Amino acid sequence: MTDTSTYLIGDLHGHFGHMKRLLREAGLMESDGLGWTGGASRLWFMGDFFDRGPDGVSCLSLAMKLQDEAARVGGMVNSLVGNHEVNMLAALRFPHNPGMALYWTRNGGNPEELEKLNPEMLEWIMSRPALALEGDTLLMHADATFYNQFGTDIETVNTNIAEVLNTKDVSGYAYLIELFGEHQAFFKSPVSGLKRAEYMVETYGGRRLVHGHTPIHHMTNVYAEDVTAPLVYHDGLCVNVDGSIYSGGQGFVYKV
Ligand SMILES: [Mn+2]
Repeated sequence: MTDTSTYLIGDLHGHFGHMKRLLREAGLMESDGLGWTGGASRLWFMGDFFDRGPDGVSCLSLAMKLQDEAARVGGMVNSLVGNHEVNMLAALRFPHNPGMALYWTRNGGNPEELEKLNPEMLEWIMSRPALALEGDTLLMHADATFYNQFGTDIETVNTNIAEVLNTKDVSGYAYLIELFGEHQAFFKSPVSGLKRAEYMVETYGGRRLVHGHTPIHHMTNVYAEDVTAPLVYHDGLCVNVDGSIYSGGQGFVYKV
């Protein structure tokens, strides 16, 4: 593949089967194996590999493996940090804090997954960016404006959020988890939602933004299994790529 396009895959929530199928459909992975066939293509996962579905650890491992393979042939694979990664890290780092453990399991956390995580995986999760700019497209996990609590440029936000994830400060985690509770900041209330989206691209760059975090069927009043395409709104300023996978959607790959 000599393609240098950028592809996005939304919130997988442990659905390893969907992950493999989507990568193959996009021509990014071998049809009979797990090798990267995307050449110089670029691929971003939007975060939320974990929770609510069966096998977040396999999703994470495959993303890490494809990242290495893509880098060797001039491609790129990366992931944003999602709130379910933060929830899981909190449960792991603060095992004696009943609030953290309970919050995680109530939001789909599977304690069996914690035992399968190795130090390399944890290090990888904690060092993923919260925001990224691909050409003129701003990528963020959550449809939320709280990122500005951590800085007004991408590098500062990423450094400060990674710092929260790397400390043993339970209050930093609690604050980040609370902030990630924000949804639909660009969608609820069309007028102020539009302004919030404009604020995000004016602050962090790009001419449009793409997010996951809120399953599309929560915004469009359809059944999850009928979600087959991204939700484009505000005349293309915003794109939601969360294909409602944990509720029964098949997901999709979005080519930027
Ligand atoms: Mn999320």
